[in-house]
Amino acid sequence: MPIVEAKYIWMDGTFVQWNEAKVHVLTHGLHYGTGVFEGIRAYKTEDNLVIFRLEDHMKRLIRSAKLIQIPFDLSLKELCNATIELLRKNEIRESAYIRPIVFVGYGGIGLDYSGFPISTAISAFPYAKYFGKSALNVCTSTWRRIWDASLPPQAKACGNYLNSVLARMEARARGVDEAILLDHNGTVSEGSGENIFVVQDGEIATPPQSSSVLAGITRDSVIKIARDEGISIVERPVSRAELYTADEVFFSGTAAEITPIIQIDGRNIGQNTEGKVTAVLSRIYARAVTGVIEKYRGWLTEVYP
Ligand code: PY5
Repeated sequence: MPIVEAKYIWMDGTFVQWNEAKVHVLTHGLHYGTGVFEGIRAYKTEDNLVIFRLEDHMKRLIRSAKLIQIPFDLSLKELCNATIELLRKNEIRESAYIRPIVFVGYGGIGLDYSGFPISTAISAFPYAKYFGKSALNVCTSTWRRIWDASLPPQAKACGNYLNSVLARMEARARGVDEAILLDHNGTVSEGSGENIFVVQDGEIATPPQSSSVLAGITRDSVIKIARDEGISIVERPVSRAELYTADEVFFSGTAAEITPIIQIDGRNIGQNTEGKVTAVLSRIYARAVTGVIEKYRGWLTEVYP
């Protein structure tokens, strides 16, 4: 899907024109995946634009950088302020996607990037849906999710996404919308860019961090909402077999939001339509992110005064 371009991109403290936000071809991150990024959403409310869990996303960005050992010295406050300023500068008032990235620049061709320049950029642009469909047909990927012993899945690191890209492209080639990756043990991990939940007999389960999942911020929000609603939810290993017999399966993610999965590997899930629990959570989530629910307003940062 083509991006609806905005006017400016924030790069290392200044606003540059969208088409001028460029890097050198010898950028280390381009060759070796040495970067970390975030995906954040802003939502249009009745009278403002709000950013969903901005601080939590920026905290994860800082943690990812620490894990990959990318030395960057912007504070949480500076990152959050830059994001707010960028949205204002671009006069974005519609729902949008925000993509901060911190990467190793051009300093040489070796793997050791000690002393190389580190750049930070934030892009933001109007954005609606990630999936072109309201319910998904997916497959289990023949690719296994990266694991801690080779690449830490906990870091939202650029290089990690080659794993996701392989799985996503394979899914497309197989004629489905998205892939579910199993971890190195063959238990369920997550989608190429989403966490996964299964619902059985009214109880929700989602794979724990030890199943090589990214600690999703939407995942965390879903867990909180479910608990607030008195729906039982647990983090535990989920087997592939459970996917096929579940009453409901759904993805969560910033881009994906809450999206039901109605077919996996050609098998119908539940009633082959969005399930009840998914619908309830999805409705509450949509109201939470747009400031309709008082108790979740702490998750939101208002963009305009
Ligand atoms: N798992 C992976 C591998 C992810 O890339 C993402 C987010 C998630 C889970 C969900 O995390 P969160 O709820 O914090 O967003 N993926 C990116 C997103 O913006 C998109 C990557 C293409 O949703």
